[in-house]
Amino acid sequence: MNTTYSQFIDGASTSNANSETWINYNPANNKPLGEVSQASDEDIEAAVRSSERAFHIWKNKTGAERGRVLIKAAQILRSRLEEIALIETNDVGKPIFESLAVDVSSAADALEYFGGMAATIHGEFVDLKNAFGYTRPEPLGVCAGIGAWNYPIQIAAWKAAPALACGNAMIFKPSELTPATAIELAKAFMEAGAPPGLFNVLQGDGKVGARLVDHPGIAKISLTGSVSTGKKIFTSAASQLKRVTLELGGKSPLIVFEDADIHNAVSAAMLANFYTQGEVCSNGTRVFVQRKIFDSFLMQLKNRTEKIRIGDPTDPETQMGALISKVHMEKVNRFIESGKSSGATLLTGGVRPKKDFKGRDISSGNFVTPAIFTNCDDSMEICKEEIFGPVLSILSFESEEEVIDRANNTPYGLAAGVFTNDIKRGHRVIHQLQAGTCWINNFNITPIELPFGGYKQSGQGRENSLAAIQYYTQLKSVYVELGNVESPY
Ligand code: TXE
Repeated sequence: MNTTYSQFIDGASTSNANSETWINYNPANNKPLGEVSQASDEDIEAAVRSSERAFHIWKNKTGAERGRVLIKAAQILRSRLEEIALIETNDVGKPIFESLAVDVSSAADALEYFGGMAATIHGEFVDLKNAFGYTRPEPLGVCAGIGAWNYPIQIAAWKAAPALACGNAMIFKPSELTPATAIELAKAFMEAGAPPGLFNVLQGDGKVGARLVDHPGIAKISLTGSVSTGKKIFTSAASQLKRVTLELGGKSPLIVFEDADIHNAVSAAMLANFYTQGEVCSNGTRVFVQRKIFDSFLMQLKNRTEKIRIGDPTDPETQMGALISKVHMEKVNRFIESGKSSGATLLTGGVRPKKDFKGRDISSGNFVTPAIFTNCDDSMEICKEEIFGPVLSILSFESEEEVIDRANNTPYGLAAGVFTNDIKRGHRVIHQLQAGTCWINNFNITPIELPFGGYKQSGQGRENSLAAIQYYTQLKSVYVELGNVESPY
């Protein structure tokens, strides 16, 4: 255990001998990976001062100059793809095939997308006869990014890329459970030519997050996390009228109509529940299947789910890894017990495997086999609460009106999916679902070109796409007189 996860401030790792520390564990075997040091108040002050200095340099660069740094950082990430993917897999417990194909690549995609866009961010010209007006989208200042543990480098890049493209600086606090790859992103920015402090990293738990939110030097906060943390941050930011973007949890519906392509719909239901061990905020954990195809859908789903290769996350053939922590695994297990005791039938999975698909001992890791509950009722806890683990609840329905009502009967509104070959029905149903991110005939696809975010208690604001620019800029209107001042005095 040689690794120390320290702060990354003003272009370099810094250590504070007096700081509080904790051990970061590998979820696949619960062996220590390294020691994390909690950012002190002095570290927070140093990070804010350093980011303010970087902001004054960075905001005066042209969009094209900023874009070049972001695109270079993306190239650096891609050149280190395998190394960073392995760090992520060891830190999070997710299979290496995911970290290679999605996590690091999607971080690079965000840097390329917003890097390419940086030179095009512009205001509007308004002709006013003897005057004219124009607008300037100006940066906000030093923004705080606060991340969750399920997609550490992707979350860091989804927040940093638009923030930096618009001319802001960012202080990023990763989850206390996944301290590793935000530092790799910070190093990539430095190597790409960013001024020191443009992207600082502070390690720590919610106390460090809360101090950042309250700090008068922070102009805006962007969180990915739970609804309860989102509410705390929103409340605290309101006292200083700071801007917030909140990307929170969900209990999203996936609706499969009887005319759907069943093979594709089963694939989507599995992706919507078992990718990243089910630890995905937009997961479609309530799978509504129309009565006529229910039995055949369920049979195919069960057969294919039982073939998922669970085991050592560093093995390229592994399809499902370990849950983030023992504490989280116990929480997921409590939900599985709650499902059973409320009368649902656990059709398959939901147990801790001792051996993986190649017969290796995985009993010390946080593994839970993919679980399917049937005979469910909308009012059961497993159908209402966000479990954040590999637990799918399948529900049957008769009519379109009924399923729309049931799908919307939740305080969440992050995502929704519909499977049908009837193009009119697909759009008609999607338009009535109360969710910010929707799919027809697929699920959990999040291209950087489309806005991502939630309705209702699933969030505020949007990440990705052109829409993200408005959340990292403030609009200045300038009126220019071409005539005389008309004065009544
Ligand atoms: O989230 P938290 P956790 C959901 C999921 C999961 C639950 C708990 O349901 O089971 O959240 O996960 C920081 N002020 N999601 O504990 O607690 C914290 O240090 C400022 C959904 O990870 O919300 C971490 O960096 N910051 C999610 C971040 O907030 C605070 C993915 C998220 O922590 C803070 C992961 C405070 N008062 C979990 N308290 C998604 N939407 O993808 C905590 N933090």
